[in-house]
Amino acid sequence: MDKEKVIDSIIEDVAKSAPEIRSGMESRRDYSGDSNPSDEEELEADIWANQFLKDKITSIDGVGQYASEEEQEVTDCGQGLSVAIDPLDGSSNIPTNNMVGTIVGIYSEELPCKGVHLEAAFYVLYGPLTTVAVARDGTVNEYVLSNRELHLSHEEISIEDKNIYGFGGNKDWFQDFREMEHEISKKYKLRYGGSLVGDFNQMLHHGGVFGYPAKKGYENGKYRILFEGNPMAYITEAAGGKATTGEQRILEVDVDEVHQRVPFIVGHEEMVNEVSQTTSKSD
Ligand code: FDP
Repeated sequence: MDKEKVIDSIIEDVAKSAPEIRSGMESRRDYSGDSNPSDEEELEADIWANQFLKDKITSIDGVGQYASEEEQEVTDCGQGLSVAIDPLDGSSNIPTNNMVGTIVGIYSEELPCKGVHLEAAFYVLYGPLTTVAVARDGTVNEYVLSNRELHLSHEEISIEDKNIYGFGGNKDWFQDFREMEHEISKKYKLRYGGSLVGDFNQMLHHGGVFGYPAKKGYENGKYRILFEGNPMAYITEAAGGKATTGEQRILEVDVDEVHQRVPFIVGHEEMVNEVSQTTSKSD
């Protein structure tokens, strides 16, 4: 098995599924009545996209495991790399036609495992354009999907500017996080859309800081480490940024459970440091 070729196949198969994923969302915008393993209501599109991408990924020679934010257990499907996927991240945005994406982490170890075992990570953003941001070998490149072909649009992206900020969960923040946010709102422009892929992508291009911190009732924040936290942390670091829980590098967090959550602050190193001085888990 040539590991690099397997990674190529995973990226190509997921990216080139974008036309089907886009059209699949159109007719599946209602809630299904079911919940995912994190107890969040699933849209029909979540369930459908998971099965569609699972069929593709598990049939790639060299993929050994498949884990999804929509499935309780990890599926063994052969020998090789482990794929963790959030098939439709931000799916609560589908009914209102806001940003949605697909996030994929490709790990060298059996799942669940730490983010330091990532070999590559990428996301597809179904925006006005379909773009694919790929972190691999220490660099991040972005491609535009056109006629089912990937065209390089941004090479070696690096998070350089201190421009914007955005944090999820504001209703339930702890007091010191709220006070910190008040201070940085005087210096930077707020942009928050409620879609990890959309908000992260904005930060990646404009520079700044983005996060979903610990909040009341959710001491580990909202994002699932295998499917959301680690892949985005890996992309952040490959783009020269910093990704932390506030206390520790996200990629080094022990992962014992498939649907474990993680507090998440990523972006320009100085801004991340400014924000992550505030790491309370209680008032
Ligand atoms: P969604 O619930 O729509 O699937 O973790 C999933 C996620 O979206 C992220 O994409 C998004 O950043 C976050 O949740 C939004 O959470 P809030 O509704 O609390 O802002």
